[in-house]
Amino acid sequence: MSSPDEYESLRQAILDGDEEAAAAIGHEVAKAAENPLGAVEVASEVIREVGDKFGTGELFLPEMVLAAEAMQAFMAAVAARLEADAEGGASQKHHKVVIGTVQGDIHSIGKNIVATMLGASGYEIVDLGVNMGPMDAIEAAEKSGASFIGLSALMTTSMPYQKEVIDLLDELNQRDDFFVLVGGGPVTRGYADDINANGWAPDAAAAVRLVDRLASGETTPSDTTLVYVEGE
Ligand code: B12
Repeated sequence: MSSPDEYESLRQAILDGDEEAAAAIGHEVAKAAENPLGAVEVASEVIREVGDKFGTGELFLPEMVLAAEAMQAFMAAVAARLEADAEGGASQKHHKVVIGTVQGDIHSIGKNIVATMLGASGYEIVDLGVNMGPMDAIEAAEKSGASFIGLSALMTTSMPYQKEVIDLLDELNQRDDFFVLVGGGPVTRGYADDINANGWAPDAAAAVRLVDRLASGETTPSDTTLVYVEGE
């Protein structure tokens, strides 16, 4: 899956909300020799395009729902391959990452890609799903002995819940216990810096490099100078 034609069929399957076709392409991509990340990138671009069209009123919610289902069917088909590829070079990294989409937000696709890539890179993942309460994130991190809390937000209206987790950690005197990473479509590096997050990355591959850097011990969670990794 590298020729423009093949990418075009993936594009079309997601735009049409054709779950079956998207899953079939996903299975093909999973069997192919090359790394599936290129196809994941294409699929991610297409679903964002769908979101833009929804934003401008060119598409309606049912169409966005169908496109999202097709994207998820594609991702379900390639997830095992992504894991297998990364596991080749991954050693167990002895760090746990609690990850979830913040309160009020049910977008899971990007968070799942980040969780899959981190898991495949040797990190132990505690995935709290979507609409995750701030206290749930902290309690899960405490209970599991995690070093990282990853917060995904896809809506401007849910981004404040990323800040709320950080503020709560401060209030509880637990800011030094966990690195807080933020990301998701509308979450900029500047916003991450403003809310005193420890880390920001624009995509899943960069998120893995970000966690690797923070896990290397170059800084501590209470040092809130933002560490970031740009995409490639
Ligand atoms: C798919 C989608 C849906 C699907 C979600 C399905 C699912 N299970 O996720 C459905 C159809 C259900 C949906 C529902 C809604 N949606 Co919606 N949706 C989208 C869409 C089109 C794509 C999101 C996506 O999956 N992107 C692809 C992934 C791969 O990218 P990503 O999430 O950004 O993740 C990458 C990076 O950001 C990063 N990353 C992500 N998380 C993290 C975390 C960390 C720690 C790090 C380091 C990195 C990182 O790595 C990821 C992988 O590379 C966006 C459009 C857009 N431009 O984002 C709208 C969009 C986010 N949705 C929007 C809206 C309004 C809604 C609804 C309110 C619609 C409605 N009227 O009901 C509801 C939300 C209900 C709720 N309470 O949450 C708006 C939000 C506007 C705003 N206020 O900001 C958008 C922007 C569309 C638009 N242009 O208007 N949506």
